[in-house]
Parts: sequence; C-alpha cells; structure tokens
Amino acid sequence: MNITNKHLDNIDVDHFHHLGFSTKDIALENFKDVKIVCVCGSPERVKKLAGFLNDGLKLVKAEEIHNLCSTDRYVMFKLGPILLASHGIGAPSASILFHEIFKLLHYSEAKEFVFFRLGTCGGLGVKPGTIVLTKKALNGFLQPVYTQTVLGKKFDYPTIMDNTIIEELQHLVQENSNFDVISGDTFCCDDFYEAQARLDGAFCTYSKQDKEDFLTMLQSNGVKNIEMESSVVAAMCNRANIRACTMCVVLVDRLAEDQVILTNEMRKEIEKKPWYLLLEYIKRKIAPV
Ligand code: R2B
Ligand code: URA
Repeated sequence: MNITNKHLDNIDVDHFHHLGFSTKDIALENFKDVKIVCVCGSPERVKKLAGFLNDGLKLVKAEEIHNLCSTDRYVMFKLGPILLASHGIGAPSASILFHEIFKLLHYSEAKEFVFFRLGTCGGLGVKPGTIVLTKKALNGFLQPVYTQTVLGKKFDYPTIMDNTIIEELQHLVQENSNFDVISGDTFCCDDFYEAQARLDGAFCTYSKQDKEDFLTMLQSNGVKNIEMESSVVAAMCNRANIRACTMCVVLVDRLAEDQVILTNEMRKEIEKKPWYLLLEYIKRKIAPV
C-alpha cells in the first residue's frame, strides 16, 4: 500500500470521524496482520458475512466478533487477518470509508493486503445469481475513470481493475462447477433510477425505446453489469497501490426488468453467492485449513 499524503505526518492523533475512534483509542498493531479487506454496502450483510467466514475458517471464537465502530455510519469487524466493513450506497459514502480504512492500515503498517467489494448489481443479458467480476468501471460517458472535483479542479482517476485477482478467481471457478462467474465491464452510476436507465423512478426524462437503446449499446460495448461503487473502489485502490476486486451478484437482468422482484428468502440466498467464492479464495490464500 502506498499512502502518499505527507500532511498525515503532522497529525498526532488521527480521529476517524465516521468509524468513531481515533489512533489513540485503538491498538494499531492489532491491524498489522490484515491480509484481506472485504467491504459490502449493508451493515447487516457485513455482520452475517463475518459469521459465515468465521464458520468456514474458524479464525476466532464467535463471541469475539464485535463491531469496532462506535458510530452508526459504518460497521467494521476483524477476524484474524480479515477486516470487514460496510460502505453504504454510492461513491461518496464508500470513499469516506476507504479514506479511513486506508489510513488505519497505513498507520498499522499492514502490508500486501487484497481488497474486495462484494455487492449486488443489475445484469445486462446476465441471469440473476451470476457473479460479475469487474474488469473496468465505466462512468456515465463510458469512460474508465472516476472523476473528483478538488479545489475547483477536475481530476480523473483510472478505474481499470487488477487482472491477477480475476485470473485467480477464474481458476477457482474452473475447479468448482458450483460457481457461476463471468468478468466484464461495469457501468457505475451515482443513482439507482434514471442514471441506470430505469423507467420506474419518481422522474424519467426518456422513453422506453431510449432506455432499451441505451442498455443495448452498453451491452454491445462489453458492459455486463450496473452498480454504484466499482469506480471508486478501482480509483482509490489504484491510487493507493492496493490490489482490488469487485464481485457483484446479479439481482435482475436489466434487459428484461427494472424492478428487483425477489422474495426476501431468494434475495438473501442470491446475496450470499459471492461469499462462497470469497471463502474459497481465502482458504487458498491465507488460511491453512
Ligand atoms: C448495488 O446495490 C445498491 C443499490 O441498491 C448499490 O450500493 C449498489 O452498487
Ligand atoms: N444494484 C444496483 O445498483 N442496480 C441494480 O439494478 C441492482 C442492484
């Protein structure tokens, strides 16, 4: 990891406002062993994922799994070398979490960790339940950049994701036919409704035909899925020199539907699919079980 902000050297105690603790409140050395960081949108899903990974890897006693955050903005759990956290919905929320996690791991001198976002998405001609690994995250103009406005200037950061993790995961998939996994480009939006070409938001400025033409154009440009955080994951991890992977499970094929129509049971089942793939990856990478 390469955190380059020199101003950090002048801060005695860094207060992680959204995590709800400071560098004085926690033992930084406890984070030095982190090898996998895994983030998901929903706090409840992160908590369940922590329990699921611990059941599979037997890293800590169940009663030792507790939320390290003292605000209700995010949750964070640590299971041996695995750090899990929730990032909320969209790039602004995710980017705040990533700043604070990167600083935490920088101060802790954690090295060589891999970063995963496990999430949900809409598919383009891809059936629900399929996991999509993002090769490039594309913005609303189909460019592989994440744009930030800083001090009145526009900065574009590249959003091409690390290919080595995709290859490692695809290798795993070849060994295990239970996984339904593809890779491709991801259309990353700042909105769930109009920006994702849905007709069912409170507002809509285009026709059904416009929507269909746009989604078909995305598909013919190699876009496999649509979600809301892959670009900031890719951009910030590239800047920090962290290997990262976004794996999102398809909830709805957007060429067929706008609405996500799943029973609670079906949604929970589908949302768990990337968990099994991550567990297999971790088993091979870090846990000699
Ligand atoms: C997928 O699902 C969320 C929106 O419902 C958003 O966080 C995303 O990327
Ligand atoms: N998340 C999104 O951002 N879009 C979808 O269609 C489904 C989940």
